[in-house]
Amino acid sequence: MNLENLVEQFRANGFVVARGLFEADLLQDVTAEVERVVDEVVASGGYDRMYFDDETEASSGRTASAVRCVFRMQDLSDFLRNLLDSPTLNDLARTLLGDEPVADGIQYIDKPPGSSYEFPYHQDNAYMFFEPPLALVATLALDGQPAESGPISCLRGSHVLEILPHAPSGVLGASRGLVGPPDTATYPEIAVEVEAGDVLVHHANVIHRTGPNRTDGHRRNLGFIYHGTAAAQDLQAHAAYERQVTW
Ligand SMILES: O=C(O)CCC(=O)C(=O)O
Repeated sequence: MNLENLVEQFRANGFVVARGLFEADLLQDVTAEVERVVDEVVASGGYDRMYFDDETEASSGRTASAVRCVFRMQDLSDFLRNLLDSPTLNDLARTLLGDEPVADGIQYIDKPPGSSYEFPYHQDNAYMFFEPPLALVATLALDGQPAESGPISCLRGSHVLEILPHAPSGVLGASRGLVGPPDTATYPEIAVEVEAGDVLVHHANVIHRTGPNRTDGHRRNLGFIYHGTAAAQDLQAHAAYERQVTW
């Protein structure tokens, strides 16, 4: 892995893939722990930061395989909390941020086989509220993700934009979406196809979305969120947003 190359791509495009960052053994351990945690929260039924792919279905009989998102995974597992603080991810975040990273959390997002939901175009800093926008999400692919599985699609170069107007998206797990269509002529959309073990890092201001999963396999992501120490968070705006989401 050539770090200089990664930094260059991240600065130019607002996203970059660290291919094969997680080798097979570690990936297997992480996947097993994620499966254990998801099974456990589904069985407990009492975790309010988890959403199922179809919330209209009766809640009884739901299985881990129907989970769409689990937020704040670091609160549910010491293993995952340690991974968030690990040199592997912190060195990557430090290099790309050009600043000391502060860990914010871990999100798990699955698109079960045939899942039709889409995350609309959005910029993460529309709900992170960092100024300057020195923040990123490093997303570990737990499964291989061809274009038809609904991988993250980024608008190349769009991280240079300010935060555009957003509104509640109505999509469970994706709180906000862009109000208007983005300029894909200037910022071309790239569906970032990845293999299991790859880590896609995207800048907090890059416009991105995900499409439906048209495959018969799961498309599972584990997103590790960091900001730089030089970035200050608008705590009032963030608290108001958190209240809105939990409500
Ligand atoms: O992993 C996904 O499916 C979506 C991730 C995403 O939109 C984000 O990290 O902002």
